[in-house]
Amino acid sequence: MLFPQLNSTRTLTDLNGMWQFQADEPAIDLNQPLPHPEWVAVPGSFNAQLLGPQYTDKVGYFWYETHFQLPSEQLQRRNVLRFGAVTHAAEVYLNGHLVMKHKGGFTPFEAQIDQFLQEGSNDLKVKVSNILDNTTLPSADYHGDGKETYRFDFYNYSGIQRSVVIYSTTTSYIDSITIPYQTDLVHTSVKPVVKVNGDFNHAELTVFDQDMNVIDQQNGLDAQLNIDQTHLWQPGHSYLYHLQVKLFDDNNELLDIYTKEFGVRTIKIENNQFLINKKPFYFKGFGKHMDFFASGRGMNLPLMNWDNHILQSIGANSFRTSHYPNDEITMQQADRNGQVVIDETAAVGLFIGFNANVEVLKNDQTTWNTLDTTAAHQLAIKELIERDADHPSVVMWSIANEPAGGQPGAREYFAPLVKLTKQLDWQKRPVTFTNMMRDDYQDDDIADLFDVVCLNRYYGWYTSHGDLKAAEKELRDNIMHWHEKLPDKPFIFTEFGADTVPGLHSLERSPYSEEYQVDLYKTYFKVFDEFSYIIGEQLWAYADFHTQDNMIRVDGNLKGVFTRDRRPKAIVSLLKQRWLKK
Ligand code: GCB
Repeated sequence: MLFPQLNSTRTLTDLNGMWQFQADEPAIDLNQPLPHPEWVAVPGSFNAQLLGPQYTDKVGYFWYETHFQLPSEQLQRRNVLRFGAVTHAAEVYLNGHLVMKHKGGFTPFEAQIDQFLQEGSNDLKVKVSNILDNTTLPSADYHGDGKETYRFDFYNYSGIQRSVVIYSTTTSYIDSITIPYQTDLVHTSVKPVVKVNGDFNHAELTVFDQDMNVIDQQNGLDAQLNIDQTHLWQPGHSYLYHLQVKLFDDNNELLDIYTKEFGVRTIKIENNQFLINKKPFYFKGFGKHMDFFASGRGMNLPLMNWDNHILQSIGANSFRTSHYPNDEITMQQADRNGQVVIDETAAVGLFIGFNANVEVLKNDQTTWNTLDTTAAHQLAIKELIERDADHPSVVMWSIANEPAGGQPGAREYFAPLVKLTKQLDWQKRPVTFTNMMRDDYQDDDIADLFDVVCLNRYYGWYTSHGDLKAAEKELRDNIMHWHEKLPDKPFIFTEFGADTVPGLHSLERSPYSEEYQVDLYKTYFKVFDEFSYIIGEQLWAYADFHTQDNMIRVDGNLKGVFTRDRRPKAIVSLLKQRWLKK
């Protein structure tokens, strides 16, 4: 599926704006306006912009409605309705007819709508479900009464969270483009895979450099194009080529045109190192939620841009899209900014007995008998790779966060998913998951299936709380045990941190103070620097974020190195010193 583009053959109609919205009523009449609507902004999370428990606490079904008209001449074309993401499931109705359904809250979906479109006003309704259960990603314990127990530590922001558009093409059109290439870092041969629907006479492929100078041009969809002196995409130094595909009819008239950016770089894991363009890369950065006041988990371009400038100013070179795929523009900007991304599916909460209180029933062995997430997981991987395979910023897929990797059935669950990920990705990028500390090296039964092992560790917080001497020892021992278990793997610490109340200072440097956060990170950094097979540090978390209410969360999760409104805590100056020179 292509990202919508406005050009000489394609139109783009923006349906974002204020929509009508209401919690489900027993009988919504598809042919009537919603009976008791409120206004909500699209894109955005409804439960970040409305007040009242019927919106903020409820799990169930919700309705959105808007109206639009298209210019008459556009009705002669092929019109496609596209949602960037609806969290977590959607049924879309146009003029009373079901147009499409989609499950999975963080990837785009679309359908051709011509048979349902009419002259004049069109009524678009979307039924949104924010129910999570044992079949969905994320997974949660659904009680069936409008309530559920989450197995993850972030707020269940929901709704039409990314852009809604209608784009139109001619009836012969370019349906998808992927851009496989091979490179020795000097010479690159590009062999695009272009799917076209409908009749056309001939096609033309062109590679342009970043300044839109033609590098190579060939006829035919199966042509190969060459870049002789490749300008590589490098972490921190982006360089993007453009591939343009043109379709022509018998009279040499242009039918369709689409231009897609791509970057050239290689990735290899060798001698416990992560090589980008044959050079060892050390991950410096964060696990990052999409989370902000009022927009919730909704796409928020000014915030994304602000964050990117902040990240760059402190020397962060990477982030993990924890714990779900980020929006498409964030990914494009990562390419353009030279940011390195660990791209994560929404497979979080695959651990029965884990809940947002971060309690785990240590002896639970039932996860893989209870969960029925295989189909959702396969689909999530497929849709993520389809969407993101050509982003040079994406260097690794994370297919799960903290699953029950030590329980019976884990290996049988994950081995085929790792295989599927490799199969679907033309680049065969490394695949990872993040390991949880309660499911450690003694119990883990899946880490060897992956190329890189990501460790989430909270010594000094959830264990040895307040005792950084003990935490240091636990950390060092843990690293050595993992290396002993998997001597050929590189490790990244993808989570470590301490809840820190902004402005709380302590002579004793006690937990929750800004001083404790500084000391904890210093301790971890000292230990990481002792081991060459530790190839990265991504702190938890970039910024404080909203969670469900519970006993150990005061105004959300406060492990951010920035507050929710992006004020730096004391740790930020240490990070700058470390990262800008490392
Ligand atoms: C974790 C989870 C993350 C939580 C974090 C915490 O292990 O992966 O989602 O927010 O711990 O702060 O407890």
